[in-house]
Amino acid sequence: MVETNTTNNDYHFPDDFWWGSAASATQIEGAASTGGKGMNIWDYWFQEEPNRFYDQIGPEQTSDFYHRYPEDIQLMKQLNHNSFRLSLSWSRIFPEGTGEINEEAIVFYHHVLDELLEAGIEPFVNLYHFDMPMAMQKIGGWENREVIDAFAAYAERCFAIFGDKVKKWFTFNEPIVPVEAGYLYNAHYPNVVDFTRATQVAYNTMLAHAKAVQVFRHADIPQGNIGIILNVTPSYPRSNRPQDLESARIADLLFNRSFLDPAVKGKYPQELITWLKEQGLFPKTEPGDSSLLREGVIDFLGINYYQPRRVKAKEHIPVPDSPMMPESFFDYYEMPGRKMNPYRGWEIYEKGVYDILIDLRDNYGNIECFISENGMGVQNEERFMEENVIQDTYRIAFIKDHLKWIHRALEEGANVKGYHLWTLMDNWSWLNAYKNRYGFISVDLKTMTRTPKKSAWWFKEVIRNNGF
Ligand code: BGP
Repeated sequence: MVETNTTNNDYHFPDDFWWGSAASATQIEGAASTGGKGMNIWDYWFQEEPNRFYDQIGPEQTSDFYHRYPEDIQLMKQLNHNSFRLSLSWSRIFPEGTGEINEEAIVFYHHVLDELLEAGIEPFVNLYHFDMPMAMQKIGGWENREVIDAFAAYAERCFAIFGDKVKKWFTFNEPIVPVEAGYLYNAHYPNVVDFTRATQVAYNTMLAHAKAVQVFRHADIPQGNIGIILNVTPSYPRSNRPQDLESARIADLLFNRSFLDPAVKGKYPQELITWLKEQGLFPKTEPGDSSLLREGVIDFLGINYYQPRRVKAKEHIPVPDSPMMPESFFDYYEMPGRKMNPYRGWEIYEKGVYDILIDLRDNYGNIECFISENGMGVQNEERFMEENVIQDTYRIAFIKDHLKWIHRALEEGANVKGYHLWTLMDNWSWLNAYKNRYGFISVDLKTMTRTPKKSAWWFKEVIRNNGF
């Protein structure tokens, strides 16, 4: 049990708690076609279908971290952050995904890491955040096992090149999102809608994860740790009726356990294997996969939490011959009286984060974890501007309410070591571009001026006091 209250704070966190924010390469760097970077699926898709993107803003026009990182890192320092999660861009480092390395990228990331370390900010480095190099997608993306090998080779080079500066590594951010968005719901490239291919992509992604972990174990990174970042969505049944419970169980297996179990336990839950086989959705496997997955067990886990999943039994029999989808097995429902973030259309349910942490404590060996994303996207935030500062009191309340539940989980023995907000500064989002603003820091898209919001100053004090 962690001693969490030794000060005047109502909510006091351990002294070594990680505080900061998270971001990803494609969403902040800009310079998408310069600095020797190769094209990734986002650059390609924006070129093909700009109308799919809000305001037709593509990944070239992000907050320009590529050129402004010294200023951004100084802001993090000024705001007391002690850690920052960023991702490396695979297609910046290997423009073709494999083969020739781009030295300009190596210089860039070395500079970023040096700057962070000099500022006393621990870099948490993730290798893949939704950004498949186009050259790799062209040969089938995660459906092609050659891409798994290319990813492991990319990981190996990153560990060798940056291992003396980075101790905290992650293989993937939210591996299920490219599966859902890219292979089920037509929201990310390659816009496939096919449940069978989706399960194969999910499976192959976990093989790629395991291979990168395997490579990490042979890398020389003293005190280095490796993990994965999962967006766990607690699955709550509408009622205790057996049909509702069964629906929630299936949703939970598909969206949570299918990543949590291989990452933390090195194998898939038998219940999931049985269910996939019954539905004819079991992916193609090869000899050696099971032992590879066992080697993919992580040291620590990043949890991204935004919203729960509210599930009920299907009320209507699906139309005959309609393609099988996860929603062929359950329906979603809107819980009466639920609290919503009206801008993003996501439910706000703070206790969800506690439920996740307690589940990890009880069912996953209390693996070390931290909250690697949590946040609130708001549209037209300028309307809350007073004296040049966005008065985002709603974000302060949002963070506070989540921290209270995290604190309670800590008191009950959860092994949670930090909290990163999504995100540092307003950044470009997949499809939504700059529609919803999430940052501690606002960015004027014309001048690129950065201005901390009220929440940033509030959070600075939280960090200084290790609580509130
Ligand atoms: C997470 C992603 C982030 C970020 C965030 C907010 O799923 O890891 O990359 O985008 O969600 O979501 P959105 O930008 O779609 O509003």
